[in-house]
Amino acid sequence: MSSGNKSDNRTACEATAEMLDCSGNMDTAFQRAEKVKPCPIGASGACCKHCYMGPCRFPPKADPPSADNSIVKRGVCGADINTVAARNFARAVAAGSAAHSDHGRQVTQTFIAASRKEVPGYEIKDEAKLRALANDFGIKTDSRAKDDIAQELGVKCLAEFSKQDGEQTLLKRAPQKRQQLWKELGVAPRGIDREIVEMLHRTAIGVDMEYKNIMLQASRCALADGWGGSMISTELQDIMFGTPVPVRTEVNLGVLKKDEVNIIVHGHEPLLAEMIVRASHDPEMIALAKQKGAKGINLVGMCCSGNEILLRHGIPMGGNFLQQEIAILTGAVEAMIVDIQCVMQSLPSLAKCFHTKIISTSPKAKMPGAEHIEFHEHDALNTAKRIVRLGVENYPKRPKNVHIPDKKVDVVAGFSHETINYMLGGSFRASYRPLNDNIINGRIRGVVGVVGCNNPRTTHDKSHLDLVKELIGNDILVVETGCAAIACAKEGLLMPEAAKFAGKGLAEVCAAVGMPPVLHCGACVDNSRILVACAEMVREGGLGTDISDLPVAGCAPEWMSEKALAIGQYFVASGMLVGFGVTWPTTASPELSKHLFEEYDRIYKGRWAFEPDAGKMAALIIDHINKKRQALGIQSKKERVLFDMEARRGLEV
Ligand code: SF4
Ligand code: MSK
Repeated sequence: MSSGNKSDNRTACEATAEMLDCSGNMDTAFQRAEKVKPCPIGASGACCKHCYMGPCRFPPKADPPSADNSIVKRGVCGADINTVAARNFARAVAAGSAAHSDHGRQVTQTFIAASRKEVPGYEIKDEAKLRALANDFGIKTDSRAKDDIAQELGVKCLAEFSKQDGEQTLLKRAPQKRQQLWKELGVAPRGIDREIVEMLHRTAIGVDMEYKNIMLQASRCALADGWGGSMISTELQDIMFGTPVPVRTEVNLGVLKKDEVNIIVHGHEPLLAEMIVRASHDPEMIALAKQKGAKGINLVGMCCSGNEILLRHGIPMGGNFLQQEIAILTGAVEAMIVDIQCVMQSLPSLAKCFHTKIISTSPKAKMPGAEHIEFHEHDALNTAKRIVRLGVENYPKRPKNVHIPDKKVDVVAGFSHETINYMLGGSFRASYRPLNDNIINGRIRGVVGVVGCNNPRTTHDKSHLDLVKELIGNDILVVETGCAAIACAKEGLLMPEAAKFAGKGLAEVCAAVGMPPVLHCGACVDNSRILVACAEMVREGGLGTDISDLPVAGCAPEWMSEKALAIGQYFVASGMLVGFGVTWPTTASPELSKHLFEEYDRIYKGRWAFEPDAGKMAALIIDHINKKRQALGIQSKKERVLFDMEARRGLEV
């Protein structure tokens, strides 16, 4: 089924378009994006607010020239545009790193408490992964009980946040050559918190004024996130909640049910979401739902909380970032439970037009108008039941005339690094060898991580779909996380059947293994899985000696969050080409932009690229992958398959 309403320039998702069409003037991000235009000065990186002699703005020269057409060359403190743009960019990287890493810290603290049996409901589920990670941290595992190992491991992981000297332990998962480069550049990160604090310090007024030096710390900070905070988060979540394996479920607003209590979990930390899953299965809660006239409780995910429970429990997914408000417009949601990150402040006022309860749960993230039920891991299941009960008791207040779009699509998700390993190599010889061999023999041209958000400044989901279709059509295996994965899931691209839309080589591999051409690897923090997969491809051999030798790339065609910049920066500093769409935050500084787009290639053998057109982005990535293949001496004669509108229509699922 196609989910694209091709005449709607707001969204390529038919369920979203249907709701927007019938919702009149309801206040959503789609409407607000019309009213609130981005400030062109801020968008280009040319506005500095880092002290109170400013804000200082560096407007571009007027064209045609006006009476006062002088260009502002320096802020009051003397900072030039390169410094200002670099400071803005670097602070965004610090904020994004902080978001992922604070999530990671919360997970680590819960992990330690779980190992001490202080948090009922949390436990060590994946013992093999526990022992493997303990090994990475130099912890003895022989004949030790799992909780004993976990306790030592948790304490060591927590110390990674506050480490003042030395390096992040998991950096050693990267190829030797990359580790050496980081050392030479002075960007191997120490403690995660330390790098974020230093980034904020160095971008304050009167500190670091050399844009290249500022950007070195931005790399160090981002690497602390990717190979530190995010990676720790993913690893410990897998150990506590289980490493994802392929699971089949459904996605899009049609997963909401007319005759059941609909509860949506939205945000990022699985600590809460996991307990809500349990509470929603609780016989007492189900009995209460029936008593209230519902057939049961229908738990639905949204954004990355949704990704976490989709991957581990097959919980259906309501939608991605721009659908959080749209779900409420259905009138069929009894409660939306939120924790941290990517939650819109407009939810409570929108919910007032319906019966929906918005329940905030994190002491770090309160919302005016929401009901706050604080979630603490020490009493997790009881709090989760209290929250679910609120939703169930709200069911009788649901209006009669709900509108649930009849649109949902099957999805197979759960491709952790370990799963890819087993899937391709078989459980007795789990290895990346078959993947590497298929890249070398040309069946798979390369691998691209398509990740990131939605952004109402561009047509919702469209760039994700156009780009991914063209990549798989050109034999490029796509791995996805976050809202990008949900966009493609809604189009049916995360099903093995979608292999028929892949190029001949990739389709053969998909058919042989029974996998989709687009693999869902998890939530935002799970981009660390892609780093590990790249490092494993290098270790397996035949594709060079560093991540920068691999025919791979990263891309966030609809990004909007500071977290995306942190992710992009750690992928670039790890040796990859990373393409962003929509907007680029350093255009005011051609020198800084040149540094990121060109000079980085020499420094990191990876670089940023900005291209808002999905077709041109695909061409850029395919060209990059072809060059990498050529350098490796494995270039086959394949030319890029061009996708015009007719070809794209032919790809509709
Ligand atoms: Fe202006 Fe400098 Fe202050 Fe920034 S730090 S607001 S450029 S005076
Ligand atoms: S939720 S960071 S909108 S991917 Fe992780 Fe989606 Fe971007 Fe939030």
